[in-house]
Amino acid sequence: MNDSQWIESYHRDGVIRCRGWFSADQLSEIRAAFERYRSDVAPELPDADYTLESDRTTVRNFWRMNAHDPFFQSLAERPELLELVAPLVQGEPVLMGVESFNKPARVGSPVPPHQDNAYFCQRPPDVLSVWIALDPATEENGAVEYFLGSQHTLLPHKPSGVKGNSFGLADASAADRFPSFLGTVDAGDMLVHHCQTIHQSQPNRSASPRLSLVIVYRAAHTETDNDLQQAYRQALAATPQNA
Ligand SMILES: O=C(O)CCC(=O)C(=O)O
Repeated sequence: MNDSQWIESYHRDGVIRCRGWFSADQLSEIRAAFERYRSDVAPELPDADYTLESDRTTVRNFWRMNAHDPFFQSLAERPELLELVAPLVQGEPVLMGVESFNKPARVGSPVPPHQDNAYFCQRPPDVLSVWIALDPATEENGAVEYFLGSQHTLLPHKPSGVKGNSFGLADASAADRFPSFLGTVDAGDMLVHHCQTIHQSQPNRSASPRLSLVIVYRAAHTETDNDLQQAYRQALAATPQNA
């Protein structure tokens, strides 16, 4: 696909898949940085900046990685990423954060159907996530499923009880109105989704990990909606991350 096809698909479907974005060498560099983060940075992290799986040992998510390691800040600032993102957010991209969805082998937990803007609380919703596959994502290990064209309206959410994804659609069947797309990818591919595209993922019961990095950008012109933010904070308080 060329740039204008990506822009058109993104605005129509709320998600695009970019194959082969990172070369094998770039991917090795990112993986090495991630492993260094896991071994050297993670032991010093505050509680709010990671979420464990139910085995209380394996990490499900790292949050705000860019605040703890300059590698991830500079990854998010790469010009080729900013050039892709700017026409999609319809403005100047501003980094909101770099996080990981580790979906480890056998213990990786599901992600309930949700729209990210219930967490991000931005108006207008010119915000997106770049989901970078560091492992292949397949039906077996919990590739993300997106609901095409669902980005136009922010639907009601309620506390989900899932650590790391404390907010889910109040009515999960609302997703069924939209065609579904399973974002299977190879390592080095990316998926880019709008902050109101409904998405979810299944548990990973396979022997293959499904590690991903997620970079969230908003446009410089977005503002926080205080009512939305209050609802999100209540959901977060109802589901402490590592209690
Ligand atoms: O990686 C996953 O399974 C879910 C990712 C997600 O919810 C997100 O990127 O907003």
